Amino acid sequence: MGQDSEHDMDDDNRKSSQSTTDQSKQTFRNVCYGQLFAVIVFAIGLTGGIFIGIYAYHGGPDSEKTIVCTNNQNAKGDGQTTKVPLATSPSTNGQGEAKKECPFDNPVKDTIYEDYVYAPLTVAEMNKAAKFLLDNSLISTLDAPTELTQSFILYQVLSPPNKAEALVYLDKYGSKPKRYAQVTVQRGAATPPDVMEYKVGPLGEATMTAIPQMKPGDIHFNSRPYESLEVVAMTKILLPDLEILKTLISESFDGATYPRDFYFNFFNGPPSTSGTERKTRWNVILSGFDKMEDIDLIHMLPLSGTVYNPGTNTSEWYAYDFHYLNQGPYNTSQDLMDAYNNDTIRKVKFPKGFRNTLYDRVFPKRDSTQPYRKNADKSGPRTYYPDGPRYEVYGTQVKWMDWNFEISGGQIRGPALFNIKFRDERIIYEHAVNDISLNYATDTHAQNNIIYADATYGIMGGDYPTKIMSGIDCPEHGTVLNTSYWWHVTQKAYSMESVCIFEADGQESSWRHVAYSFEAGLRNRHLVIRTPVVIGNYDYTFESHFHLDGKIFTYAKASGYIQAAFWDESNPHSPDKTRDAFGYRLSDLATGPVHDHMFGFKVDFDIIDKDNTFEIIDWKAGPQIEALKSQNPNITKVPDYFIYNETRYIQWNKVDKERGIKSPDNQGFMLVVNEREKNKWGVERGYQIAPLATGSQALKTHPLLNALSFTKYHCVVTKRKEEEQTLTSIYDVNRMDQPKSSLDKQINGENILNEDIVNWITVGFLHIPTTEDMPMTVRVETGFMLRPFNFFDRTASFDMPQYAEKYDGSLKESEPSFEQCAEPDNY
Ligand SMILES: *[C@@H]1O[C@H](CO)[C@@H](O)[C@H](O)[C@H]1NC(C)=O
Ligand SMILES: *[C@@H]1O[C@H](CO)[C@@H](O)[C@H](O)[C@H]1NC(C)=O
Ligand SMILES: *[C@@H]1O[C@H](CO)[C@@H](O)[C@H](O)[C@H]1NC(C)=O
Ligand SMILES: *[C@@H]1O[C@H](CO)[C@@H](O)[C@H](O)[C@H]1NC(C)=O
Ligand SMILES: *[C@@H]1O[C@H](CO)[C@@H](O)[C@H](O)[C@H]1NC(C)=O
Ligand SMILES: *[C@@H]1O[C@H](CO)[C@@H](O)[C@H](O)[C@H]1NC(C)=O
Ligand SMILES: [Cu+2]
Repeated sequence: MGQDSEHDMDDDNRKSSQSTTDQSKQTFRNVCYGQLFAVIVFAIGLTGGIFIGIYAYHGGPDSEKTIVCTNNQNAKGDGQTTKVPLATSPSTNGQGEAKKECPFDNPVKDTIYEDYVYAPLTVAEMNKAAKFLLDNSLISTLDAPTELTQSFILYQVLSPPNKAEALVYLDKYGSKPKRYAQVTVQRGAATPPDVMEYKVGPLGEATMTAIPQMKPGDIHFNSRPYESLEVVAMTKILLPDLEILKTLISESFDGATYPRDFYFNFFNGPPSTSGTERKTRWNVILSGFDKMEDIDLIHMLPLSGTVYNPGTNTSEWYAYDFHYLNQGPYNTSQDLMDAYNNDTIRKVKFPKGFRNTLYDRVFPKRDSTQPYRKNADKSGPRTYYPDGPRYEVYGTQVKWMDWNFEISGGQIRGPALFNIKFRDERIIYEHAVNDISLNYATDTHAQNNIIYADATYGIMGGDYPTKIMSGIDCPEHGTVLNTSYWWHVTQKAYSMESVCIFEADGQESSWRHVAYSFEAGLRNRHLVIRTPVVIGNYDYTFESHFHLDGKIFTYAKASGYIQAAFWDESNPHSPDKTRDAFGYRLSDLATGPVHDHMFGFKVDFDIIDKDNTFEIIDWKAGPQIEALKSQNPNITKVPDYFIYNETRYIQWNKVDKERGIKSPDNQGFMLVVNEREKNKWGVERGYQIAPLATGSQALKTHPLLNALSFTKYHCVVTKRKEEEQTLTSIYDVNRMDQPKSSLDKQINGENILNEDIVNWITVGFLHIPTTEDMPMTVRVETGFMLRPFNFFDRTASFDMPQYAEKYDGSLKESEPSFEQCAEPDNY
């Protein structure tokens, strides 16, 4: 979503304040959760080879544990003391003695990312690229920039190797592709100012080059992503207006003053549709938190306007278009104040004391007015590795149960995987998050018409570092990998905890059967690669699950704070006081605007080799004769054994030209096959692409469809090209009238039979916020499944140790046995 406050951006010292915040958060967590978990472990083995570790509180029947939750950060939140009655400890395993710890071999075998061709850029590499640009005068500073007329780095990501070269290296022991950074430079010092991208490297060598990826001026300065200097400058411009509007603000919003109680939100994008203008809508938001960077976007105040802010000369910028309770536009704050003073406009008056209730409304702590549910004082189920981890991590390469792939990604587009192989056969070359599109509608001046393309803000560490919460995002035994990001505010690179790797116990069957004389099944386990990211108010968690049978599930999950809008009780458009045309009322002064989250992925299948074919299996229904004739046109008579006069049948259509598909349009299976690779029965080996529950783009003519055309489809198949790396350009959302690299432009009639093809997969959800989004959106998810489709000769997972038993005793198979052990305290 890309939200930020001016405080945040203002703070040159953000990282140190960040780490203080983190530390206090850490302390808070340790105090509140740590004690809950710091208990004696009893591992109880259940029969049937099922093993679940259960924690129990160690205490007598009447003992109580006092949990002190202090949040020093927040003066508004009083420290709380909660008494949790303790569960009685369950009967132990008889002896009551502690078991020995389970073995744990660190799965991380190598930590040098630079050795891996797809590894995300490291801090050292970013520093090296940055210094090279400075030494060659391609940027004007490596200190925190203070003027828009400086040239400085916005983003740095890995520039992935040329695929042809990479394949020679991977498959034929050719030379290893060198590592390059793709560096985005905001060039305020250029005439005219613009944005440029450079490919800088090779990063491992003494002699480097910086190859421009576009011509100067190609990217107009006014279509750049939002950045901190303009936020600081716009805030300065608006401060006199806040002074003029002081009485209005104080009387309307329960005595609120700036900067104590509210902050500016400038990112109600885009700044123009032309890309050559720049006008930034702002509004102000009451903060529920003590630190203004901790934005919640719930209590939007009905005071908003626009700053005209093109170019680099801030003396030419001005504020105009003031709105109060949707009344306006007033050309100046004084005009608005005059109207307010002479009582010619509608006013709002927040209840006295409202501001003091904000912390309790938005801070995500346990509702202490509610009693504990029965048994909620007992620790929930947990899983662990009785024989230690079964995966290995070499730098950024992961190996598990014949799966083998490399972790990649960067701060602009988020997480990615490369070179995904199963049993030494390549299935996917690249599997990457590309962009997230959101569009909001509401009946307010400030919050309506908002369009985000999150890659423009940076999906993984654009503004907000990622961080793995142990025990929440990642089991304590999971492996955490760091990735790096460049922060334009300080012009420095930072490392952050981004990727969690663990093997999950599905606690279900992968397959099962119970017969009269036997029973058999496989307990489902899968490897999870999880990356939670924060984009302003929202948190997205991206996951890929690798299964034993060759399936890959990919999920995009959303949580965090919704971007609310002001609920105007007296809105003349809305007689209904519970909802309006754009959403529900969610609290005294907030409504939840309807919006969508559409996630665009790039999936470059290389089934065995790079040249593949896209095929759609159509589900048909009709008379039998039609079905039979589809195979042999000579058939004239339907045999009598077809009872009904309508039947299902299927039809195969290879797609010969680049094309976009909206999934509900046809009841089809989407496949990628290799025409030259057949299974035992002569069938082309392939994978199915199956979207999970997904919404569709409802807009038909909206200008965003030009720039974010990927949202019109669920799957677009195009011929792979080095110069068509992604499904959006990060500048296009800021120049929607003339997008330069929209996905629609990649659909241009090229032959895709037996070619290196890319599938651009879009899934998403429509979000109508309800009271269950308060204070926090509880995980909403979408995704897609990639499923082997005649890829193997038979189910791939039958090589796994499994459970099978003939009742006559003639056959018994089981999973490996293990010794009962306790989950280690520290992994
Ligand atoms: C910035 O704009 C102001 C007002 O138009 C003008 O006086 C000034 O010369 C401009 N500065 C530059 C560096 O162009
Ligand atoms: C609006 O205010 C600007 C100065 O901020 C002024 O130049 C312009 O003429 C005003 N427009 C109207 C319509 O009053
Ligand atoms: C009230 O103020 C507004 C804005 O300055 C002005 O347009 C309007 O004429 C004023 N009305 C009265 C009754 O004074
Ligand atoms: C990973 O990131 C965290 C948070 O910035 C940092 O404390 C830690 O040192 C990093 N670890 C590595 C191996 O870089
Ligand atoms: C259909 O009939 C034609 C003409 O008799 C024949 O050439 C063709 O091979 C037949 N097709 C099939 C599939 O039997
Ligand atoms: C199929 O059978 C039903 C009744 O059994 C009949 O109503 C319908 O018209 C038939 N349709 C066709 C295409 O023959
Ligand atoms: Cu949402």
